[in-house]
Amino acid sequence: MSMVVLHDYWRSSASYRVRIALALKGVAYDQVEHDLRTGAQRQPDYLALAPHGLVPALEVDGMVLIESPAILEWIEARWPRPPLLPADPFEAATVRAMAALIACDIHPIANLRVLDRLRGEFGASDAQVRDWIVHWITQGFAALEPLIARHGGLFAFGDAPTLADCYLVPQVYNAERFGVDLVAHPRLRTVAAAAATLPAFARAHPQAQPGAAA
Ligand SMILES: N[C@@H](CCC(=O)N[C@@H](CS)C(=O)NCC(=O)O)C(=O)O
Repeated sequence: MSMVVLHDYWRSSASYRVRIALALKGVAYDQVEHDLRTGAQRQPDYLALAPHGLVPALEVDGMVLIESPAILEWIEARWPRPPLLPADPFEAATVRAMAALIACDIHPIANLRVLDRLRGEFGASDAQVRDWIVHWITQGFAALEPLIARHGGLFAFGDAPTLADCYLVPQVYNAERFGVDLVAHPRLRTVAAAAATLPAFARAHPQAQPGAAA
């Protein structure tokens, strides 16, 4: 059995993706929390492990993986059951496209270091920063909604959880945190809410993590 250690932060949505996948696969792991509010992700010890200074990082038997999309693909290859990608290549690419809409088009521009720079270097107010976050999540969700309407069932793609749900549920958690109005995205809202009730998703929820704020 592999020794798996997840370096994460309870409210990090990129870490939340990995927690969901590990829980869906039934993989046991240890957790090391890095408090992003205190800049723990930029401490030398952590940078030696993860030079990009972001969570998550996954240690497996002494080897380190970074970047949640790569980590999720590795988890899928290492523990194929239950599958989180459809067997059909076109369908698998569609699931990856849904994931990329979140991982590439929404998440990076609303990340902590980006928001800190908007505030620190460009003098953005809290209201402007919130407006920025809401704008980019809303744009991304507007693209995702028709894909879920076309391909979704009980989940974002079909009737079983896929990698798309591993990305969607944390992004909806973020959206709700920042008060994004989800009324225009009914399918997206419904599948994310349904997925969130599964035990694996509940175990991965930020509030269920050891470092979570009361
Ligand atoms: N592309 C990376 C993004 C990781 C990422 O941005 N993590 C955030 C938390 S969700 C972080 O560590 N932020 C710290 C910072 O911005 O300084 C991935 O998917 O793993």
